[in-house]
Amino acid sequence: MGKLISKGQRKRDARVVMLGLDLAGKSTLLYKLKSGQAVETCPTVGFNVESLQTPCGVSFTLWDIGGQGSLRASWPDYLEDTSTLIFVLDSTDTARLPEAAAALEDALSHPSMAGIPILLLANKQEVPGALAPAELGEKLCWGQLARRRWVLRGCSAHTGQGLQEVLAILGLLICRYKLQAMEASKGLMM
Ligand SMILES: Nc1nc2c(ncn2[C@@H]2O[C@H](COP(=O)(O)OP(=O)(O)OP(=O)(O)O)[C@@H](O)[C@H]2O)c(=O)[nH]1
Ligand SMILES: [Mg+2]
Repeated sequence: MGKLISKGQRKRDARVVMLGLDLAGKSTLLYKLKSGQAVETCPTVGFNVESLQTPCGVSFTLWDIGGQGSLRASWPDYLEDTSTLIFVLDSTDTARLPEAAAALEDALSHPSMAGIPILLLANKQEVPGALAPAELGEKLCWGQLARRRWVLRGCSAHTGQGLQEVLAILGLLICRYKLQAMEASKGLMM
């Protein structure tokens, strides 16, 4: 019985969902974080998921959701019970920045996204001429995002640049979110 209870009470790992347009580099990031290798990817139809740990020992599952236009209608199906939303941008694709901003705006308008921390990743930073994270941030900060707290970092899924910091920030965001959720549920019980 004791065993059953302790099993039942085992805390689930935090759930982190990664969205972004097709070709942004989400799956490449997922596998670089998991294995340290820049693997070749195919366009994701559905999702990929891996268990990961931050440097400070926070375990989480990272859900990488396909970003092709025809698949974006299913994004809300993945957003429930999320501890952090990662939105990946292709820093070399300025032409599709408005499309990326609109897709992010749509995702943030979903009720499950209320109060969820947002981590924007400006990927492909190693490519010469890539937009710097600050420039991307300026172009994106309107609508829902302007009213929310968010963090933006540059990275490269190919070279691994910035990914240790990304993991460290994720750990902080997840812990802070868990604390806030605990405080909120205590408030409800009183
Ligand atoms: N130069 C460069 N290319 C990258 C980087 N990350 C990903 N790519 C390339 O971008 C292309 C798309 O990468 P994916 O990881 O499949 O993109 P995705 O966001 O998962 O795309 P969907 O699954 O269609 O949503 C591939 O050719 C990757 O090799 C990066 O940091 N730098
Ligand atoms: Mg993919």
